[in-house]
Amino acid sequence: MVYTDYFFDEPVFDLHDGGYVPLEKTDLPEKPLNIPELLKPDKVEGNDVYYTLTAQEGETQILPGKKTKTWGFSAPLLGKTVVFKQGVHYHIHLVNKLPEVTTFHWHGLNVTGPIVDGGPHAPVYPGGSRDIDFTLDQPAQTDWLHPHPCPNTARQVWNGLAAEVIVTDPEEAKLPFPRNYGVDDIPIILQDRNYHDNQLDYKADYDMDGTLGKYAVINGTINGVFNVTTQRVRLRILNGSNRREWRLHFDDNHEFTQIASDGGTLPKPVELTKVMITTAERDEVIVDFGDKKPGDEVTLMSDDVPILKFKIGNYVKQDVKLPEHLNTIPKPVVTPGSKIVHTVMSGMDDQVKLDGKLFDMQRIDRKQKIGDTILWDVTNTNDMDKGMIHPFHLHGCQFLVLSRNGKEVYPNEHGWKDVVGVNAGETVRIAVKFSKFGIYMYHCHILEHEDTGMMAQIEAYDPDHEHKFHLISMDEMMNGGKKA
Ligand SMILES: [Cu+2]
Repeated sequence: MVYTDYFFDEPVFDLHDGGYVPLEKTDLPEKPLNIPELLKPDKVEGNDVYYTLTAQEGETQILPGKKTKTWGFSAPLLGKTVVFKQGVHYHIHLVNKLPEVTTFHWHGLNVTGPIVDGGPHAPVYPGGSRDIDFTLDQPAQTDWLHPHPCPNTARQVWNGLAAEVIVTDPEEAKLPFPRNYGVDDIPIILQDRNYHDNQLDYKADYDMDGTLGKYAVINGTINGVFNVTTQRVRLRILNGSNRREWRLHFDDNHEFTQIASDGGTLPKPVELTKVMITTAERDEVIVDFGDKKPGDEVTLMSDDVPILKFKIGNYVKQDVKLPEHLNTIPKPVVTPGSKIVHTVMSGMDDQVKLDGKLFDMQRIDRKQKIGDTILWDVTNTNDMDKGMIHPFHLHGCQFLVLSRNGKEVYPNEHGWKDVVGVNAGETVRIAVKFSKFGIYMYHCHILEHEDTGMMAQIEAYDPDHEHKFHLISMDEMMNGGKKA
């Protein structure tokens, strides 16, 4: 079975929004698709691996002419790709060389909050640093690193801070997936931007419902070309946009196979000709170009705009069939006697709220015992006619999506997720289990909504180890470094 639709509710696609900025077909010259370098460890001592990551300013040749001032993690733009192996103990030295406070949020990593997780409670001040360490204990997946100093997250991501994170494990390594980074296993970081005299100007482009740009920028490249040298190519697609939903398909309706979602490998491969990805989601797909010959070109589109060209070169013919079963995802066993959690995303523009409230860094909005599996009903109360999709994100765990308005979930939602796009007027039921105690954020991942305060925090507690968390105020997060 090959699915040929976007699954989500068409009336609330972002292109119906009054402030929508469509992508434009560009006449800029083609450029090789940028493949971010891999981050190299500072040292390796047995099972302990040490890294340094620096949030920094830089310059990038994005448009012809003047270079664009950009931000990145240990790179002028975006960031070096970080590869983590399951079971390894990582020590990371986080350095801030930006002129303002930032944080290093590991989106999708199952690490303790609020400090290692890198939300607003873990500021790194200009000229300062912070050291974190954790043992990576989750399956292979594509995650990402981005700043989270709300209310400035959206601008900092717009300026360029976003790095892809690849987690590997021995089980996934047995599957016949392409895994040669930069050759047949490539990051696809989807973003959209505008430039003003070749520079970014977040204020000029700001939209409360999510800032949009007319240029499709993939891995920092506009009008990119990827030279295909293998029959099969694995795309680790990350929607790193502030707001934009990407509705992806190929110009020749070429089929592709989704093999993973946010939290790793899907139970079964899903054949598609179209996929829609809301903000912060990850979709890993394999495209098999076995029907193409050298010299052919296939173009990836979003809506009707070409965004990335694949030029087919010489490749060795392969005859790889993906197994029908890829991964075992246990059925969630809901903790007996537990109550369903109801959480509500409401409003648009400056009226957005989570559970009727705006974010307060010193307020714990919910508690959940670690190890418990609890059903959450996540509702988007906007009405269908005028509403929009809010992508709901939960830190500190991967959840399972069980139903949409009581009905079947989308065919590519049977794996672990940490973001789920909730249509207007919809309630999505998810099963949530925390394994590590800590304070975790949950919020809409339209970055401007998050910055406005469409966010709350939950304490995942361990009844056997009471832990007091020091929750800093927004003033301390923003200005604490100056007092010190
Ligand atoms: Cu939202």
